[in-house]
Amino acid sequence: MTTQTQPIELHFWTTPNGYKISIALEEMGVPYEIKFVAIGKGEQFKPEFLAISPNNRIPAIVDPEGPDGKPISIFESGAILMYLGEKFGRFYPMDRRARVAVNEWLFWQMANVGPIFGQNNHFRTYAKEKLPYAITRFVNETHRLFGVLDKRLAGRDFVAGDYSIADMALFPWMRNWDRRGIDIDEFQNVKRWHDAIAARPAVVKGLAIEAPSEMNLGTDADAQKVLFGQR
Ligand SMILES: N[C@@H](CCC(=O)N[C@@H](CS)C(=O)NCC(=O)O)C(=O)O
Repeated sequence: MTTQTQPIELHFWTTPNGYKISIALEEMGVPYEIKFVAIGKGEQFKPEFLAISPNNRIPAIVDPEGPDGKPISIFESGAILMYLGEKFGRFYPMDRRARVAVNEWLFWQMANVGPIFGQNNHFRTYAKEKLPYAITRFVNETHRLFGVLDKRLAGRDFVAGDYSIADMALFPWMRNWDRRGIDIDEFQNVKRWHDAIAARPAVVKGLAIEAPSEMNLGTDADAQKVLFGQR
């Protein structure tokens, strides 16, 4: 099993996409060091951050012990989860059929849940102008996606075989359903899955990271909410 000597740098903010990676690192028992990127203050546009994350979004990591022994940086949470799962041989099955299933649900999260739930928050909660068409569209889509996951979890503990990086990608987005206009009583399988994951000690630790209060000072609260009100 790969051991990590120097900590992995996690460029992070307290949002669902950030928590995916703090949870994964906690679950894998890998040493890491948080580098806060105050996205409400625009720190994601600094050249040094863009050099590792050209789409100006958290999360990103820098592993000082990359594949060839040299540092490697990675952006996009799905790519980071796959890298960590492969490197440490945890929560990402070697069996090819099992890995296909994990990839399917990981990509489903990346391509559907993240973008749609983000727009849900934006139009439902934070947009100054309330646009009924946009709110209805994104709440309906969120509801549909909860239904897809609920159906998948019928008779299953986790989304793709054993607990995996796909569950870690989904969990930070599927919690806080009340903020997304969802009645969780309709989705009992999601609720059961959520509660089981929320009780894991590594998940509790990964979610406990808070930004230093001074990083929030002097920010435009509205701009912050528009950017990352998804938490
Ligand atoms: N697909 C990206 C999405 C990352 C993302 O949306 N990050 C948000 C916070 S949750 C961000 O950094 N926003 C800053 C901005 O939009 O400028 C991933 O999964 O890594």
